[in-house]
Amino acid sequence: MMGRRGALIILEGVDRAGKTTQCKKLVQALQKNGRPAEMMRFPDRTTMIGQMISSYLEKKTNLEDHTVHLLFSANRWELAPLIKKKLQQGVTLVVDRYAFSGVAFTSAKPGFCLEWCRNPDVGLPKPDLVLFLQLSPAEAAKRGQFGVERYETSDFQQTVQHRFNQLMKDPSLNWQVMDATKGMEDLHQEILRQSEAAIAEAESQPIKELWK
Ligand code: Z5A
Repeated sequence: MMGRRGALIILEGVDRAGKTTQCKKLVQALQKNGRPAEMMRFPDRTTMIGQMISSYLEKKTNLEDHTVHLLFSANRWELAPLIKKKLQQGVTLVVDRYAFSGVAFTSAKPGFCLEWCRNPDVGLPKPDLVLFLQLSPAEAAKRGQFGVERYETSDFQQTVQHRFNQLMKDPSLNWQVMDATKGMEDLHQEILRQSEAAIAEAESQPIKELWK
């Protein structure tokens, strides 16, 4: 009989919401509780495709908007076999951004609709839980200046937030909105509680396909 599979847990949110901080804390806590858990992040800048994306984000190169969208998606697809393998091995994956960032960021650009943006990611491993770290622009500003990478401007991030709001209306996904203004530890405890529940739920279920 096949063993219990791990869960696919995604953390999403606008700039400086605390995604990376919380991903790391969650992996550590799960491991401490005796659960195999690993962190991944998108974009994964270590692959050849990831390096093209990184260079674009750092404004060292320019890429046409459709092209870069497809590269972000290809970066997820190239890691999809590894994601499935790890989940099947019983490893819970905690992922910093996923297809939802892909759709939210590109559809915030003029001339793009949600449907077109979603299409390349249809069929990726479906998350068991998507935690959206909610932080207002005013609160984000208290966490320091925007960085120097592409997309790190207030107006663009506001539009991205609206797109995330549209994506969160999808009842086929287990979205949970987290109040990211909370202190790191309180937020962590809430995220851990949601994650433990999702892991228990996922154990006996097959890996499904996103947006199918
Ligand atoms: N992008 C895309 O266009 N298409 C795609 O398909 C994908 C991504 C996957 C990648 O950025 C860019 O690519 C991103 C989306 C786009 N562009 N933007 N914006 P990235 O993933 O390399 O980096 P990032 O996601 O922009 O990181 P971030 O959002 O800036 O940070 P974060 O992970 O949410 O937050 P953090 O690093 O954990 O914390 C930020 C600061 O806040 C730090 O000083 C912490 O100490 C502090 N912090 C964290 N939590 C708290 C709490 N609870 N209270 C107070 N202070 C806190």
